[in-house]
Amino acid sequence: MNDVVKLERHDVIAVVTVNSPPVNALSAAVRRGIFESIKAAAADPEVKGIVLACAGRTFIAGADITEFGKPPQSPGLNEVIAEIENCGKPVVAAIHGTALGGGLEITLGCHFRVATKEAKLGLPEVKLGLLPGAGGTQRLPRAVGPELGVKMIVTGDPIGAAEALKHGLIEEIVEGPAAGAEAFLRKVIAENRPLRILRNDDSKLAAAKADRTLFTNAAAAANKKNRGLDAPLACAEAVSWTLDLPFDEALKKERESFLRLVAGDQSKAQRYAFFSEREAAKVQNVPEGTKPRPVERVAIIGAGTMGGGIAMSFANAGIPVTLIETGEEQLKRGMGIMQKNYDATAARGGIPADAPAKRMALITGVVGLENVKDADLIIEAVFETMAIKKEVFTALDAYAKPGAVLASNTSYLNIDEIAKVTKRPQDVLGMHFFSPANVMKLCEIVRADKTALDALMTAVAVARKIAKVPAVVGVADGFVGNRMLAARSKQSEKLLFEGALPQQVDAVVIKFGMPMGPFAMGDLAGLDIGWRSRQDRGIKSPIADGLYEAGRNGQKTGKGYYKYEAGSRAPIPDPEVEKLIDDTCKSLGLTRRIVSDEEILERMMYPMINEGARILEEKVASRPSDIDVIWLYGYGWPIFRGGPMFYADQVGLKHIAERLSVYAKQTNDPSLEPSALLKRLADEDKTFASLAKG
Ligand code: T1G
Repeated sequence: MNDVVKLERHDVIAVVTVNSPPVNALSAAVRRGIFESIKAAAADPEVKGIVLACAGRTFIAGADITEFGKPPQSPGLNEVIAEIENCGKPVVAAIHGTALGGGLEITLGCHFRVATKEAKLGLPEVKLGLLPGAGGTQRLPRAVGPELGVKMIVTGDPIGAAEALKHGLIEEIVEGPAAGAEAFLRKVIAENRPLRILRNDDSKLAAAKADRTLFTNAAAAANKKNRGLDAPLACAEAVSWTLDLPFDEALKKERESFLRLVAGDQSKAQRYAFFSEREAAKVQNVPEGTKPRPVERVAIIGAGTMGGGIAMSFANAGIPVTLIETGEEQLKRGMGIMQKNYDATAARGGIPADAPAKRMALITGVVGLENVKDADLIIEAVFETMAIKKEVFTALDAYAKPGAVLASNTSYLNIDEIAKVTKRPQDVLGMHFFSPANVMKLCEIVRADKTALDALMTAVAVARKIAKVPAVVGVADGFVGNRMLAARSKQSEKLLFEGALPQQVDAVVIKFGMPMGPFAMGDLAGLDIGWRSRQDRGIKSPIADGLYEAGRNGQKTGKGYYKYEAGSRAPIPDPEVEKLIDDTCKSLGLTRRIVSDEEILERMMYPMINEGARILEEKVASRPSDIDVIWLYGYGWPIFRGGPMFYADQVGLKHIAERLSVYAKQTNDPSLEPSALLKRLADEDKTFASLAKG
């Protein structure tokens, strides 16, 4: 029919095959090809039924996201779906890989759906700040019922073929899938089975129409964790129209909501995050043919909090791990914590009941560094001091096999220094995981001076394999994330001197969308940790030091910047802290003033952005979007704000540069002056995003 859609005849069956790599996205050409094919097959008197299938690794994975924001081209997706739904002959969708978004919506226009057993079916639009815009909010609830429908649409999480079969989303699990679909269609034709036209089938809506709580409870449950996001609420509202409005009226309103969201800042930020995550995994300037090294066995040094979490990430991906400790007792404790974590997750239904045993079986606990000898990748997660790191890497250099990649999980130490104690610096790099490592998605991959490209690509490929989001950074104190965080922390203490309170600063940062403010975060991490690291570097922080000296180490002592009820993690403002801050300021001769929320927000965000610009200048990060990926997946930056550099472009670099200069003079802190890059872009009225365009 065209370059990306083929129409064939197998006697009375017409087979429409989409072939538009990499994921058969519904570009204008694909929509046109399907539309014309269905039209032709419907008009052909010899054709009794139609199969819609895809070539390549997956069924249609949705609308072509790169087309959003561009002038619409016809036919629109609703037109294509209507052509299928009304063609008067049975149309069967043959699903393999992932049928997502517009891809699933097109199958909901078909009269029957079959899928391979590995297939995944979902409407993930909400993850892009959208809602299904081609009838998904109306047809899916009619296919599976409003409870599952609203859950799938508000969470955006796909379901597997088995569950789809159980809930009537598909008719059969087949091989092929095109061949299986054809066999299924021949049965339909032979039995003259009535076409299942979802838009006319309200049978699964009856119960929820009678008892609306079925729907409202499901919507509330699905919406529990969506603070600050517009799309989940819009999704729940749209699904509720299945209960109240005629189909076509609801379809029209769905379209209006879609167009409102697609033009909104939140969806722009979330689409930016989608592509930035994929861009971050592309190592730049890699000579053609450079391949990652094979990784079948992994060894992890240290079974503490980080080592255990990292080991679980590999076991979760089915990769066998050797977990190495210095003694049986430490090993036993580490293995016990992992078992407990798995059991807890299984108990709340997060993983299948037999998963804890299966995954623990992939983790072999041993004592002695010599046990790294068979590993292709070794990740060190021991105590965070240079002396211990060097001791471990000296030993690894002796025991590890040639070609093994040696990675350190350090969160700020100099990887070049560590590499120097080995005779194979080309195999040394950083793989910085975030706590809890079995949950947090980010893996900051630190490229040291002598790191070989294939070693670097190995770390990136492994990170993706264990469902982490890799971002490549250079060697610098605190790499990217912690370095920018340090710029923010510096301002947090200063703001207390000037008149703000911990609860005021944290409230501003949480309102912005961060999960936690700097002071509650300090209490969670432990003020003793902060005090020790400042001691190491000879840094004074009068208020934080005062709290530590008063025995206020944070949550672990029930008191820090806040006080905590026994057994609770809820921060409670403490007048004792206010007094300590007041007394400290008096002793330093400082006068405190009213500090506005607006000033607090600017001083929390702009110094970080400025540090991000310096990081780009020094090539510690190669793309602004990499910095954003690091903050999105490692530091809880709200997805609907895209990341610090994306946010800066929305605010405007000129404004940020001006405000930074004001604060630099106001606080007598020259490090707040806008960096050269920020200043240049502001003067040229450019954005950070313009850097990617070169
Ligand atoms: N549009 C355009 N490009 C896409 C795309 C899409 N929908 N999906 C993937 N790509 C690109 C991606 O950028 C990458 O490019 C390559 O394909 C491989 O992807 C009307 C409005 C399908 C599970 O949200 O979740 O339909 O980096 O690296 O890990 O209601 O891609 O190689 O240049 O992710 O195997 C709804 C999005 C759209 C699904 C495969 N659909 N895609 O994962 O490969 S909105 C989605 C994914 C919509 C309708 C609405 C994943 C995947 P490059 P990849 P993967």
